[in-house]
Amino acid sequence: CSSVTSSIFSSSSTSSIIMAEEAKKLAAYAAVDNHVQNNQVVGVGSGSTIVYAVDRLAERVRLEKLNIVCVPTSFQARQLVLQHGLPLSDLDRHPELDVAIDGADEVDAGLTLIKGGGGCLTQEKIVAACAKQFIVIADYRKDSAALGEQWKKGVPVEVIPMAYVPVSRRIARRFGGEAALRMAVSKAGPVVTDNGNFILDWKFEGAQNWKEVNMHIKMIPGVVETGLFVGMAERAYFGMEDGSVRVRD
Ligand code: ABF
Repeated sequence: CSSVTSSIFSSSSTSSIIMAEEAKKLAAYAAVDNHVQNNQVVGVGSGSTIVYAVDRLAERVRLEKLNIVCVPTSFQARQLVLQHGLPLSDLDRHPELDVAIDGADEVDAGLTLIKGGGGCLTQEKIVAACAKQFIVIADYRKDSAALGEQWKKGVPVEVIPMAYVPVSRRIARRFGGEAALRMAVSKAGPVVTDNGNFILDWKFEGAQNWKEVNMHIKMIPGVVETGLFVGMAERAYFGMEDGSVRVRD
């Protein structure tokens, strides 16, 4: 009996993974096709959904002879750009981007995002802020009426290592919940970001005024950046389970 149950479970979870991957691809392709044009500077986000966007960028460069340069948001994004043979740049050479495309952990009805599940929130926010258009790509599981309904791991906050305890206490004292140090999967030590910092994951309670929360957390000495992206995204593309793409402006 238990083996029957587990085989049913594994086949349904496998098909939902396949569905989610297909949904990521749909969103990524739609964003690249609708927002990237010739002679543009493109910000390349991090995570698993962006992989499909870079595939599509490379395909368009090959087929349409599209001329673009890419500004990555992480070591992972940089590797992706290089592996696909796309021209690599940075904010020194291209401080103004035409468009930045990136994934998210959760997107609410007003296009406020939680990002940073992958630990690259600071570079992602910098690149997004330098772009004329910031476009989000995600599968249907990230689409949420209110933050916290889908993403249960909390809001990531990048902190200077020496400050993680006082910052964690101040966040919890002011806004409730708990801000825990993110540990490596091995549990051998904390996750260290590309910038050499730590990440706190703040599990909040209930609805919040995200603009205000973001401003207050940023003002705490030792905080580098928060994974709250408020008023930054211009549009989100969600790949849906039925093969359609939902657009939110
Ligand atoms: C980055 O990748 C992050 O800000 C976010 O945590 C994550 C989304 O990843 P995925 O595309 O794998 O869901 O964009």
